[in-house]
Parts: sequence; structure tokens; C-alpha cells
Amino acid sequence: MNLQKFLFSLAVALTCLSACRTEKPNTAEDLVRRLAEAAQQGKMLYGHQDDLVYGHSWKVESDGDAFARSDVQSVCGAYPAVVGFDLGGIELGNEKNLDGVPFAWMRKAVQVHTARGGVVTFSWHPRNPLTGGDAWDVSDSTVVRSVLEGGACAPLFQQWLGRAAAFLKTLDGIPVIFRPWHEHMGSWFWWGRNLCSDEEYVALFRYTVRFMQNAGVKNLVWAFSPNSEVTAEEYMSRYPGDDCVDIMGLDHYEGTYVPDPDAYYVEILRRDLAWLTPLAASHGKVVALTETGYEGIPNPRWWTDCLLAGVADYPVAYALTWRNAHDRPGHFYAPYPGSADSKNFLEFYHNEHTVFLP
Ligand code: BMA
Repeated sequence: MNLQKFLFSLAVALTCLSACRTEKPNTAEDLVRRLAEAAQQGKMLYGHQDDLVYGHSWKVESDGDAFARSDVQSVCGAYPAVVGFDLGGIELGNEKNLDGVPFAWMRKAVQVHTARGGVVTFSWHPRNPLTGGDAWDVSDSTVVRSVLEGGACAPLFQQWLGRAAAFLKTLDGIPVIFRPWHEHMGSWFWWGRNLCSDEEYVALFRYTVRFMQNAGVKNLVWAFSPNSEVTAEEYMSRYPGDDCVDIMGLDHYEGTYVPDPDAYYVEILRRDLAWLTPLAASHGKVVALTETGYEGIPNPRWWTDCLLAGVADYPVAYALTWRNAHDRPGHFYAPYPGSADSKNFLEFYHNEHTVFLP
């Protein structure tokens, strides 16, 4: 840890002490406050999906693992402040999620990460309840309608939500960010833009929030996370309402589908954050880059020249980069020992804007 980061951690600890609170958020409200404060102070928590359960060419192998290994920690000496996990598969009662992570290990990793002072976020890629396909099965545009009250899949969907709720309730009340029905302004998931009406999407989100509340899941901070490259009007066209959202997020990726991917990534990110920042402020919500990255990180200076350049002028509470698959060498979004971007990641780590675990 460098001096700047040490002093910042000390300041945060003292602020928390003076407010008679522990540094670790005990409730969902504490977690929202922690994120809002970070953003206000010009700090952005760095996050990485599945960071503690596997990485580039390794994975946790046994029940007794202490979750000490992390590609990010191996590169910069500090764990990410945010770790993401995915609930896909919990709806079927599976023991492992869609990427092979046992839910029991996920639960332990959540406990370890939060005990270290970290923040956890959950996404969910549930299967398609109507067709039996996966989350990406967009062959039928009546799926959302079918899971809502009165629909043919409503009883099944309630069972699925019930299984997700049961898992979330085993986290001992640790406050976590929950980010269901993401990237819905694209049409690659069964809850996507061309797959349901605005009203159906809003009903799906609101139904999920009410279901969790009625199931007694009290530890959730709700994140809304459309994909980027939308207008403010489009963003709000499926907004579930201030009572159902804590974080107004954006999922924004870089890809080689445009001639100058680096410039385009920064341009669109800045353009979207320029309208999202005042919009979120007017709704009293926290802004976050709920998913981001560039598969395989082809630009060795991506961390400072793209990600930091894109967010630097905006109060983004956290940015979560996607996973480093253990079984697909090119599918990584964070550095690992020896990766070409590692040196630049150290610059990103040492930058006063970014927050890792002390
Ligand atoms: C996608 C890819 C898939 C993975 C899914 C859910 O973006 O990483 O390999 O199964 O996310 O984690």
C-alpha cells in the first residue's frame, strides 16, 4: 500500500469512528452511504468478477480454501475493493453456478471478502424459464410476460426467486449489491429490449424487489444496470422507480467492432456519464460502472488511458471488470502475473482516484 492510500484508509477509518460506525457496513443503507461517500470524495472502488474463486489458469480446488489467491492481488499486492459473483444456476437448485463455482464456496468467499472490508455484488444469468434454454435464449419474446403474475411460468419463476432468496439469506445479513435483469437495453438476454415491453420489464424488476422483501431478504442494495450507448430517455424508459433502485449503473465494454475501440470506449463512457451524473443526483442515487472491460486487454495501457480517462471527471462509486476465466486463456478482463497490462495496472492501482482493499 502506498502512502496516499494508507492516509486515505486512515481518514476513512477515523471518519467512520467519529460517526460511531464501524468501517464495515452493517446494513444495506450503510453500504449505499459508503459508496456515495467514496464517489463524493472522488474515489472509485475497483472491482473484479469472481476474483477470489479462480483466475487466469487457476481455480480454487478444495473446500478448505482460504480465498487468499487473486490475480489482482498477485499483480498489485492488494485485493479489489469489490468482488462480483453470479447466481446463474441457483434457480435450478444446482450446487454450482453456470461457470462452475460452487455456491457454498461463493458464500465463504463473500464472508472472507467482507471481513477484509470489501464490497460484494451479485449478478444473475438465470435460465430461460419458458424455453428451458439459457439466459441468452432469445427465441421467444413472451418469456417476461409468462413469469409475471397470471403467466404460465409464474409458479416456476416464484420457485426460482425463492431459491435465490434462500441463498442470499444465508449470507448472515451481510449487505450486498444485487443487480438482476442487467443489460436490458440490448436484446441478448430473455429480458432484453426487444423481448418485452417497457411495462413488462418494469413489472419484472419491481416484482423481484417485492419478492425479496416479502421473503425477508433485508441485505440488498439494488443496482439498475442497462448497457451503455443509450440516451437518458432510453435509460429512464425502463427505470423501475426510486423505491426499487439504489445504484444507477451502466455496463460498458470495449470491443473491436469499431475502427478505433480505445477512443470509442472513452467517448461513449464520457458521453453517457455526462447525462447519468446529474440524472442520478436528481434521483438521489449512486452512479457505478456495474460492468466494464476489454476482453484480453489488447491495449497494455488500458487501465489509465481508457478506464481512468473515461471515469475521471465523474463520481463513479465503483467499476467492476469482468472475469478472468480459468479455462479460456483469452477470456480475461483483469491483469494476472505476466499479462501485458500489468505494469499499467500498477499505475491504476497507485492513482489517487482508485480504491483497493488496504
Ligand atoms: C459472460 C461470459 C460467459 C459467462 C457469463 C456469466 O460474459 O464470461 O463465459 O458464463 O458471462 O458469468
